[in-house]
Amino acid sequence: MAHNLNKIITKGLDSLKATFGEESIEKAIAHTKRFMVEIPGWQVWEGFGGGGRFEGETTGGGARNTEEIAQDIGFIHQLTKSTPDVGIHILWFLSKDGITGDFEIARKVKEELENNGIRMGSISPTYFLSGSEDGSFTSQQPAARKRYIEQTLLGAKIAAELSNGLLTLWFPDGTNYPGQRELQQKIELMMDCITEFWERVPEDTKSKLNKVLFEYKLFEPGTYSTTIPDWGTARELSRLIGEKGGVLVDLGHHHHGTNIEQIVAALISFGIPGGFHFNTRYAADDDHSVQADYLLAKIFYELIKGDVIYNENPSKNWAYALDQMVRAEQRIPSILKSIDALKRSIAKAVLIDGISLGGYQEKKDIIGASVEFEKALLHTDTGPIVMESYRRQGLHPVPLTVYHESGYQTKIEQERR
Ligand code: AFD
Ligand code: MN
Ligand code: MN
Repeated sequence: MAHNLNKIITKGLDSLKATFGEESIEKAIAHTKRFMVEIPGWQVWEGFGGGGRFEGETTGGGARNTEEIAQDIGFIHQLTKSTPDVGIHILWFLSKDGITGDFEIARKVKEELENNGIRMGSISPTYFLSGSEDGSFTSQQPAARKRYIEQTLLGAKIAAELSNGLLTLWFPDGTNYPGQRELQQKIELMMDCITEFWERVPEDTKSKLNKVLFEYKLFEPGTYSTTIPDWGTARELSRLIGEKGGVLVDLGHHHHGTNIEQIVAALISFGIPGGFHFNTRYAADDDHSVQADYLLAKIFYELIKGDVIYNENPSKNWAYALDQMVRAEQRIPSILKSIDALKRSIAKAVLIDGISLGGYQEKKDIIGASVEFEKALLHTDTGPIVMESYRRQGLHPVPLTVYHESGYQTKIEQERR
């Protein structure tokens, strides 16, 4: 390793210790090391258009099938020891015809993943693709609704029997014009289908499910109305699933300026199971690679305070995944950058001195509290902590460097023409 890298880490840690103390730095390194994030298979898949929804030219080397998806994410996990789970979309990866899912294909994909040192993660029924023009659970065609309920039942079976019991539901249901469909009818159809789905899940499968998370989205593909546009709607629908029903927060799915950490605090305080799809948005649901900005640090502060990351009781922990992909960028470097950003952000959140902050709060020293909060979450470079966390696992401190030096990108671009 370049001598200066060691120097950067050592000097960086010394500076951080001077500010926050040895104990806090050790705690931050330990938490950073432990944090795992799921990589959805579509992040490396050539077939996913991703942010901006503009298809067309893309960087080369995209995985063409589930075997190559397993190879790519398996390589990422070798470099980072942080991505053991792979999210799976049923009709993208577990289907011959893009209309129905196939349990036997799921078995094959599980094996492919495990042959590459990783595991099947969250299962997402695919409520878009052909046949969803009038919606999925809110379609006016009973046959369409039935098909999507069957697929969701298959998703529950796969999640329970082959994976980690996590079922994540994103419904693209919505409309483009007022009057196109009855808004209340779409919500009622959504409720009816969720109820029918859950009634038909066998008890044994229910017992093996960990969470069923409902993802909300401000808009898209429908630009006038989205049937599940906010966390309140997602929460109301998740109640139909009982205690395992919860809410999935995708960072790109909010109005500009939304106080997302307030939503996180509410979900935690109300004891609602939760999960994340991490990305960065500039305009809307852009699915850009994650940035270690103030928002993300504040979110991790709430997650750690709410004990939903490192809880000894695994069922209390939220589900953490990326959900990004822009065709113009190289996929694996984009993911490695996101992992770095997430780890930097956790480290910041762990560095907060709760006693000192609490003191300012109790004294009603508003600026004192704000300065204390910003010291860790806004002004601190936790890069040395992340590098040290990799080094302690016998890994190169900068996985992105290893990736570029490995020749893997050239190899996949040549092989996967
Ligand atoms: C799209 C949706 C949503 C969903 C993802 C995978 O906006 O974020 O989680 O596709 O289905 O990005
Ligand atoms: Mn998402
Ligand atoms: Mn999205």
